[in-house]
Amino acid sequence: MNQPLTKENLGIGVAGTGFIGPAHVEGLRRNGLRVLGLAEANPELARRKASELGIPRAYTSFEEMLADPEIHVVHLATPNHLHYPHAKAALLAGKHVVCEKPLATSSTESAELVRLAAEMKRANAVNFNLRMYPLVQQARQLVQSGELGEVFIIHGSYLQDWLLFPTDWNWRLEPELGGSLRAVGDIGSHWLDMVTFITGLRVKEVLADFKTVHPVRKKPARPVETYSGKLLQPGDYVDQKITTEDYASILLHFENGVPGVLTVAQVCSGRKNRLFFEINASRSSIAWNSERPDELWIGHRTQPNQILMKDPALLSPEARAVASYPGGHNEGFPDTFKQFCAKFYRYLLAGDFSASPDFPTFADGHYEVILCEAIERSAREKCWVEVAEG
Ligand code: NAI
Ligand code: SOE
Repeated sequence: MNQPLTKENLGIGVAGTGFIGPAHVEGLRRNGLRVLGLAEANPELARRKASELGIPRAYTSFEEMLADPEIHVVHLATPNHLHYPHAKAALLAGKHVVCEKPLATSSTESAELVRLAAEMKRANAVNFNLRMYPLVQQARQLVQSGELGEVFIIHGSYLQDWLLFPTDWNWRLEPELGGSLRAVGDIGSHWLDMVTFITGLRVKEVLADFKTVHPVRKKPARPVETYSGKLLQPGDYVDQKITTEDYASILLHFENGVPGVLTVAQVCSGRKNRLFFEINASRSSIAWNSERPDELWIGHRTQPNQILMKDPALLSPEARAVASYPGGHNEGFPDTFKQFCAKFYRYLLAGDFSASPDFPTFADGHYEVILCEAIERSAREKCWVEVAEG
């Protein structure tokens, strides 16, 4: 009989250690969890990354990692096109899976992964880590407790500048690696996950408008890790046609007739990585910006507006549960990985997968893929598109 999993005997493997894989490693270690091995694009890179990150086993391939009986959980932090085949292979090998977003590049694939995870009875998660900011959890509690009143309008944006120049390059620009959506799938998915998580309202229909600001970009002659392109020299590029969107604005109709609008773009100078939402409701409004994550704006009509600064003593139990530091001690992006891992592994080690998870699962990942497909179709056909139910 299999031994029950404990923190001591649990073995975790990470696939992909470019930009975000190391954030998973750090989040795991901050929870006292053992990262046993990693897989990379080739054995030499795996050995180098394992040595840099102090991880004992460097597998020669993803398949070799899956064949290791001491690996119980795999984290997938690879380019998007690998998520589906790797998640499927991992589940079939009996591993629990934490997958980066998007779960897959089509809803047929993401639906299959949801089914397979249930059939194999394996814990599964999609890393919509931004839910784990304390004030995002607080926003959810304010909306869902009814304290804000009836939700009237949901709006906001997710803006970045790292793809501003035609010389900026990343695998996300290649549909066969990143998927046929780019700004929407890459960052719009975080925003959509966040506002549906906060309000509990599903999106019923969408109307999208896309623009590719740079229809031709300069592609580096050799692969570059995310955010590393700024180091290249002018001679190192070839012209490449771009078919994915740099910009999208999307009108949204949520359940209960609630309207919304989202703008996403990766060409906005000065906006480094700014997810912003505002929710206007019948008593008050709230607004939050990921570049100032420890501040929640609460807007009033008949009294002065407020800024709630993250302070566990002032938060709801749900928000306090993901706030590890006292007020004035900022918690940021890497902390969301720590809190995400804490929730996922608490659930996994408790071993009751009939319990309701308090982290985003494959079902949430599948919903985002469905939503993104509706947005893509709307932009292509220039009309409102209903969102299919997952
Ligand atoms: P990256 O390009 O910096 O890193 C990807 C890594 O995967 C590279 O080290 C590459 O060598 C490796 N890789 C490629 N093929 C592989 C294979 N067959 N087996 C094992 N490793 C392989 O990309 P980045 O930015 O780290 O993105 C990875 C994923 O994480 C994407 O799906 C992205 O959407 C997601 N992401 C999520 C974030 C979040 O906040 N939740 C933040 C950044 C990325
Ligand atoms: C790049 O746009 C990126 O790294 C996304 O892939 C992440 O999901 C987001 O958290 C930050 O930006």
